[in-house]
Amino acid sequence: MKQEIKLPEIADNVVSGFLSRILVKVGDVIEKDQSIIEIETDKAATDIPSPIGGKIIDIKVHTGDEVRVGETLMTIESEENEKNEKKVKNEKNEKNVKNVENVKSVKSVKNGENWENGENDLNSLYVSPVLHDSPVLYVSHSLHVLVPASPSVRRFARELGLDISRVKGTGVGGRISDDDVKAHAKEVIQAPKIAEFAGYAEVPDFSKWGPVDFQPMSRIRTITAESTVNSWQTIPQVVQFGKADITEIEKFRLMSKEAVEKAGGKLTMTAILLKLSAMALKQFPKFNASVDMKNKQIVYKNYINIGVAVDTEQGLLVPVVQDVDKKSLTQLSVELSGIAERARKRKLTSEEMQGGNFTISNLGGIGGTSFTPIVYPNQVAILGVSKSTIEPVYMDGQFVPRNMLPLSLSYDHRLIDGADGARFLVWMCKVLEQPFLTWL
Ligand code: CAO
Repeated sequence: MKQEIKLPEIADNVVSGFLSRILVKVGDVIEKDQSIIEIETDKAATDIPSPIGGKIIDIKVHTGDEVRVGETLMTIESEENEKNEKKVKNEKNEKNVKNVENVKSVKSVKNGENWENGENDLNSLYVSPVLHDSPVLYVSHSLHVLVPASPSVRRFARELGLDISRVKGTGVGGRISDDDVKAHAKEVIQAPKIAEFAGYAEVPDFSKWGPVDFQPMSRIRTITAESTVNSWQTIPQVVQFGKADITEIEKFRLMSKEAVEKAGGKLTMTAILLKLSAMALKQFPKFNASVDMKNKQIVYKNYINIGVAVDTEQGLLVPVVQDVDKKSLTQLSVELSGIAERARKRKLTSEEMQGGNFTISNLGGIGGTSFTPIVYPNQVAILGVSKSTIEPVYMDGQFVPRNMLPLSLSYDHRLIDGADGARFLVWMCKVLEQPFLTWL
């Protein structure tokens, strides 16, 4: 029997996605639940599994297409009859209910930790909203987070065009009510709008001068482009350069590497900079703030979350390490190794990408002497790190070889003055040279 495979609902308020990869080809014999395409939305990339097994006889979509929910993806010649399918559906529903129960018991969910593993992937966790109207944990595909809300509340959010996973629940265990949805709608309406693009200029026909190829922009590329344009247009940025003598701290790093490895992490300069940046943010609270021009106020944050730029095959991702000031260097190293790996495997949760106050961008593993990073929207500073090298430094009347680390601090001049920027970076350099200064 020939059967058309259509794009299922990906998430609340998501009506389409960008087709980043087709994972099968015409003639392939696939199994039920085998991934057939990869779809990217604003927040994540999701593999779409085939609801049935069989032979692919036709593929109707192409890489780069924007595919809408309900659109036919491909046709499959399947031997499974309707009876079989019904049986499969029932089994799936039972499995989903079990999965939800399992998920409820995962404590880390509340803390926003990633609970993904082979068992509870996006598809196995999805529960049809029509199952029942009692409080139950639903999964938002796009955001990879569990949302405690009844189907009627979800429906209400959907009707208002809101993403339920962004609504803060005030009920027991964070359960979301209609009132929470209304409060969120109010916030959305009142929130300052991101500056609109002035419009994109047409590019010339480059094929006039030679052969060209076209490649659609991936979702991550598009988001990076829009977010950097937003930052460039709205934040007047200044860059302060500095150089830290890390000779002693490098000795400490090499000496302590093994102990950290035993704990499951890699002690690198980025982990050390996370630790020291948290101290700097405490010392200079302006750098841990945001500028709210609409209300003419500065938002000082009493928590220290730091984003780390991670270079992945798909592009730049910036996961956030939470409460950096409360964690040991070993904990930070373990966490950093974990998030960098998950970023590269595209396994980060949406929560892990949010709430950063400051960012570190370390390009030193690749090379280069200096660069000027762009401040992330809603933050006021970013620390750029280039490759450390052994340089002759004039000390006590002679040149001695020292390990020098180039740093660049880009900051938002609306809040931070040049003197503030210089003080921050000089402090960072001093502390990198003599970390025990932080004991004082
Ligand atoms: N100077 C010299 N060597 C450095 C260094 C520096 N500043 N930073 C890292 N290294 C070394 C590490 O010590 C490691 O060496 P070994 O393998 O010999 O131990 C090697 O480079 C690779 O480091 P790493 O990448 O494994 O680890 P990290 O914690 O330093 O960095 C991460 C993690 C995620 C920041 C990094 O992998 C990465 O993705 N960097 C790119 C960030 C980026 O794209 N920024 C641009 C964003 S736009 O502003």
